[in-house]
Amino acid sequence: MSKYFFHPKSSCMQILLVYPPFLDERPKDYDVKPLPIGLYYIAALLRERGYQVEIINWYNLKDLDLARWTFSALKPDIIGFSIFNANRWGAIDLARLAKEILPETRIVFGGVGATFLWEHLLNHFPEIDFIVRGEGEYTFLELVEKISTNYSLSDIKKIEGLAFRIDGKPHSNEVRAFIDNIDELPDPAKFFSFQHVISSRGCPWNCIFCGSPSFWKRKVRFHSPEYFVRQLERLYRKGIKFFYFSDDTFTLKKERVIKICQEILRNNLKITWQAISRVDCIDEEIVYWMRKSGCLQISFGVESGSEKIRNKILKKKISLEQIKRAFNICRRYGVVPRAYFIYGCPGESKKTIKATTNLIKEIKPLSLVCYILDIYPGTTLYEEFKRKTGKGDDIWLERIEDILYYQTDPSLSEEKIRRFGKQIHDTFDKFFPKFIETLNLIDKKELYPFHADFLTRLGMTIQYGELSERPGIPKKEILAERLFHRALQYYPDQHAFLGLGIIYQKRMNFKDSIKILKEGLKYFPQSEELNICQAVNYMHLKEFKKALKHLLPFDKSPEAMLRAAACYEALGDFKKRDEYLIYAKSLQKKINPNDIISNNSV
Ligand code: B12
Ligand code: SF4
Repeated sequence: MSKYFFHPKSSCMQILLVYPPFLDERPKDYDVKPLPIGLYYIAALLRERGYQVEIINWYNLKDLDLARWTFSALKPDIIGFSIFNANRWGAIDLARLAKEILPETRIVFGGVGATFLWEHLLNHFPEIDFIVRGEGEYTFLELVEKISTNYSLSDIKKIEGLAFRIDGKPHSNEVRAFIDNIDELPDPAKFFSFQHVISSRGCPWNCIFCGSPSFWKRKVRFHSPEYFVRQLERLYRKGIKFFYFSDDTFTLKKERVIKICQEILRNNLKITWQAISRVDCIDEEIVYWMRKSGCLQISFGVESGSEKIRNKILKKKISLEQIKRAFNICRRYGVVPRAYFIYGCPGESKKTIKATTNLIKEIKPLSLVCYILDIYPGTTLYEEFKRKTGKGDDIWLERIEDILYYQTDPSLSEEKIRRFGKQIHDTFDKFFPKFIETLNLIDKKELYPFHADFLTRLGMTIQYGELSERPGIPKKEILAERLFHRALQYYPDQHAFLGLGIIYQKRMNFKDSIKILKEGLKYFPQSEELNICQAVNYMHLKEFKKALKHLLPFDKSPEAMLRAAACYEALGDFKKRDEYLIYAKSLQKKINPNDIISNNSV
């Protein structure tokens, strides 16, 4: 072997970080679209150390020519791929392509999907030069530093957390200890904009389907509330108003969570957010502060209604009492409790699914997400699977995203699983109106505006959001209407007025629509949405002059201006119509003329 393990690179390194495409198309991509948070942390550290780093989100890349063109144009010295199990083939294909075009470029894989399959990946894919195992910031930084200088094999062997090949055989260096104080990491918000944020790393529990315990070794490290809220503030100043707090269990430490919430309020950040928690890590005081500082939703892994599946098999370690209590608190404080269920588990049967549907009826979640149990490398479930089947990591040579547990269990068929899934969803849909009608919000005066906001948002979600797409939920419009009315009993809420105004308008009940919008306009005279909706009512009634009064003040709104043009046309003033048409079109915003006509055409 030559003295140098690899030839040195220039000091002005070009580094490209890529989030590679997933194998399968998804009907909705919101789950896979966001860049892994860790990539931002890695890029921030490198940028702070003076390296040129770009991140590319190719989660849905279909056209390899785009990648070919990008690699040729940027000529990166190092390409780092962030790997989940489901996008590892996307990364392998891109790595192959990159090596074809730029044989000198070093290819590095990192992330949860690479960490556990390092040996398998290095064995089979010569295009991968290095794998960063576990927490990646310093391992990758040291690697980049070495690549930019003359370095030998012994240099590389000193980088903890790194795996690579020696004489064609996979080799892994010593494991790297976790970063003690994660606040020492440069804040990625100084360099990037993003909505998924994380205030801690790790989780102390040990659920058998989850990669977190072996990745983060059940050790939890926290950002200080100051670091975290400063990050939120930086992002807020860049215009981001809604956040996903993506910690495994955001509410792990009560005092800290309350401090974060108080800091959000003290810094006057007008944000909304949602978080992930556990039913045994929540109480009224925490939820109170979360709600006051903008929390709209808390997700809880409930997993199964069957005690045996939940605690004995999946090792979730939460009791029925804790589940009921957590959902009840959220419902009382006006925070959407979202339930995550997993089905297709070992021992799943008609009976266990019945237990799940019964639990749903009991805890009355306001949002539901169900997954079929999946087997990921790094989980206890995967180790069991390998032991039982005698299979090894090379099963991943198949071009598949993942393995679903039921595919490995002869007592479960696809048909059964489909039926189980349908039963769970149908139960939620059928009983959802009851879940809404039984809401009994806590009577605390200072929460009234929050209650109004909560009820209005629910109404909007039913009418236009996520829930509107569930045909199984009966009488959506009536539900939404009731919610808007209830909201207004607590506090005047602009969107509750608007929601009602639109519902009546759709029913051609212009009289009631005008009445409720008039009421709303008393509180929110400047509201563009309320004024435009009111104008549409008058246009329907052919009272164009009245409509114009609501439209003309909004001369920055193409929508208002186009409607004004329509009013002038109806009034026979074609000169003004043309003026307004031209003006509306000159307004920057792109607007689809069909949207303007839609239901509200005159
Ligand atoms: C929050 C979260 C989400 C959020 C937000 C994700 C986001 N933007 O990061 C949402 C809900 C969108 C989500 C979606 C999915 N998730 Co998720 N998610 C998590 C969760 C709870 C935390 C992830 C996190 O932020 N960790 C903290 C940051 C700092 O770590 P990190 O991003 O992994 O990065 C570090 C290292 O991995 C490494 N690294 C990462 N990339 C790279 C690249 C290079 C070049 C290098 C050197 C190093 C490196 O260094 C980073 C810094 O230390 C984890 C569980 C867990 N605790 O890990 C599951 C988890 C990662 N998710 C998982 C899955 C399966 C998914 C989905 C594929 C599910 C789906 N529906 O298809 C999608 C994937 C898309 C995506 N973009 O994440 C699995 C992954 C299992 C696997 N082996 O594939 C996990 C482990 C949970 C589980 N079930 O076990 N997820
Ligand atoms: S599922 Fe949640 S509680 Fe269980 S180990 Fe993973 S992150 Fe922790």
